[in-house]
Amino acid sequence: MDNDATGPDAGEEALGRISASADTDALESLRVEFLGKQGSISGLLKTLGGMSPEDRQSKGPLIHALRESVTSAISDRKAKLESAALEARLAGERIDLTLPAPQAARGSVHPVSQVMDELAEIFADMGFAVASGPEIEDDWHNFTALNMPESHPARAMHDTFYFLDRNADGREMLLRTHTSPVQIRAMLAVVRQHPEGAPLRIIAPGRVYRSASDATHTPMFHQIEGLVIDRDIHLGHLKWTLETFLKAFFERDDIVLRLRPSYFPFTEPSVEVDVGYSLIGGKRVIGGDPYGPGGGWMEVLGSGMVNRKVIAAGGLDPDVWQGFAFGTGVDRLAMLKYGMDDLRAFFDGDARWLSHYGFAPLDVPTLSGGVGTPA
Ligand code: 2U9
Repeated sequence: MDNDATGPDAGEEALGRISASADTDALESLRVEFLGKQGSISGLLKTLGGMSPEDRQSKGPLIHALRESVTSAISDRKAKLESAALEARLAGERIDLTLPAPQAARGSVHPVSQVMDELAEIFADMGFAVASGPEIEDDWHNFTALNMPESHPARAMHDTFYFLDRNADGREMLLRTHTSPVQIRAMLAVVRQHPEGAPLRIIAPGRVYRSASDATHTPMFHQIEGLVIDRDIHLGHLKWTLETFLKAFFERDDIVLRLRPSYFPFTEPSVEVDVGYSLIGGKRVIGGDPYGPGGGWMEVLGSGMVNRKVIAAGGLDPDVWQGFAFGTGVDRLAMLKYGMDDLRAFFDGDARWLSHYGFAPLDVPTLSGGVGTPA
């Protein structure tokens, strides 16, 4: 009796074979051998049906206990074998941190962003802060405050993108045509913050919109404007600032400026600023002698002393505060410095153009390390 299939020996032998199984395949064969449809323990369970009630009562619990202990031994062994297999795999797959990393695809900085960073760096050195404002403006900040009244031609539908609705103050809404409204907002903000109201030194770089589109004009382009407000400011400060800026930007000391009288509604007097270029190896290069062979003047900036009416619109007393302002196209500066000749390619989003003309993302422009290091 002790030696039949339900006896302690049968149980011990089964448990011994289970705990000695070398892998999950061997364990699965044992499971089929004991618990499968034709398995030995399943066979024992079937014999219970044909037994007398007394035999069933004495053997039934033994057979069920055997089945339970074999079932739990198989699942314990399975868990052990699986975790041993995982540990062996992890030990074999250890990461070698000394291997070189795979080369990740790296983007590049658009020339417009690069030039804006260079400009911010150069003007920061002269004490200018960067100001920004909304691209959707109202006509007061974009035109009226800048001495462009309702009759002004720059307000014409064919020049400016208008919205159908007016804002809460009943003002017409439009896409800003220049970054000048940023500076009106900056003047008004300073007046609110300080009883003195000024001084102020800011640059305003950003996107502007005009309803014009041809080979040299895109409906959106980038401007940078600068504004200095202080006591006793005059054209000499303007000329020194622009000369210092252009020398740093084009990274040359032999840059000469020519100021020509001009007209802008927001400045009086107004001047257009030309920079001298010379011919080097058949190419026009900013700097050098404009009166030498092949040399000449190129217009790069508009500027002037801020009109008294604009100082007043900014909330300041024009008898106390004077200022100068300037403006230029960032896209044009980028083309001039980095030799790109098609403005429209700037905004095509062609990755091949960017990989050619783009800049290394980790090369932050600095005055000591060079403001414009190509990728
Ligand atoms: C305030 C007062 C005055 C900004 C100025 C220019 C002259 C100018 C153009 C150059 C080429 C724009 O990109 S462009 O088409 N800009 O000629 N801009 S003075 O004058 C200001 C601005 C703000 C409060």
